[in-house]
Amino acid sequence: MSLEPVFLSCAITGGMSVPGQSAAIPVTPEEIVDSAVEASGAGAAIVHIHVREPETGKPVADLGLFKEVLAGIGERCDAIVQPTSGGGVGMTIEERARVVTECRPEMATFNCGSFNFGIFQVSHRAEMQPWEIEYLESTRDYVFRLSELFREAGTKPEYEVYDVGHLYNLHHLAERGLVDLPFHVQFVLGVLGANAATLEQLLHMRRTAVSLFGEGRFTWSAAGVGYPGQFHLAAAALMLGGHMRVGLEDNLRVTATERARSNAELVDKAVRLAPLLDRSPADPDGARAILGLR
Ligand code: KMH
Ligand code: ZN
Repeated sequence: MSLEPVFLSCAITGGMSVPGQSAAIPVTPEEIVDSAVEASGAGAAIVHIHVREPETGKPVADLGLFKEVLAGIGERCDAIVQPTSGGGVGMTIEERARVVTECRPEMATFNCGSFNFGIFQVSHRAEMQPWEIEYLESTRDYVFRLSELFREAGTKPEYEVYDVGHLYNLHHLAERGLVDLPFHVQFVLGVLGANAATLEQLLHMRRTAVSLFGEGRFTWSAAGVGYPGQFHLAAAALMLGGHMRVGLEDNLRVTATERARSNAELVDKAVRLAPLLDRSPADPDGARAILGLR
């Protein structure tokens, strides 16, 4: 019996945590490159990248730092290098997508929503004042522009969905012809304010995605935020035919009693789960084939 392949993504440093949380979080471009190369050596087919101000460790979206890190990883391993387009508070969508438009990576993350209220679909009526139209339109989500920028760059989005409502945002985009099929979606569960990293909620997300888009129209991966969510969702993804994401961006523990010393340690633990559940870890080219990357 041949085992179904599974690819693993490692989220190397993140943009929400602060370096004071763990000395293992890589900060400088050299540390981020070293950690990504090590994670790739341990079995990660994708390395998900944010950058940080080298002096302070503060998350930034500096294009020079992204270029340095992307080139440094590309020189030393064959992993799919997947930068974030998450950016930071107060940035325009063009600023957030600059790493996509300037570096044209083969893949990048695409956040399917914040938790904002959208009223832009309300019909514009003749009796409305200009300010009313502007007010309604101001809630039009940035994801429309982001879709165009990804397409122009030839970058495959990894749609990040944090709650079930984001699948409806994605469906709204698909209905407007802005999603290329089959797409890849990451169920990011366990962020405070969004959905929980539990088996029930993963099943609910997956079932909703299948009902909206159809079985076989997308590939998916699960990222559990926190411990033990990270490994519980990895095991569930292995059982359900999905793919896995681990890494210090999402979780700082390797066991209930030990803090992770590196990204590679988290990757190693997840990779060892795969054959126990009859899945075979894919290398970067195997992951490219599953994802339909160039
Ligand atoms: N920070 C994670 C919870 C992104 O970078 O675009 C989700 C994430 C999204 O990795
Ligand atoms: Zn990220």
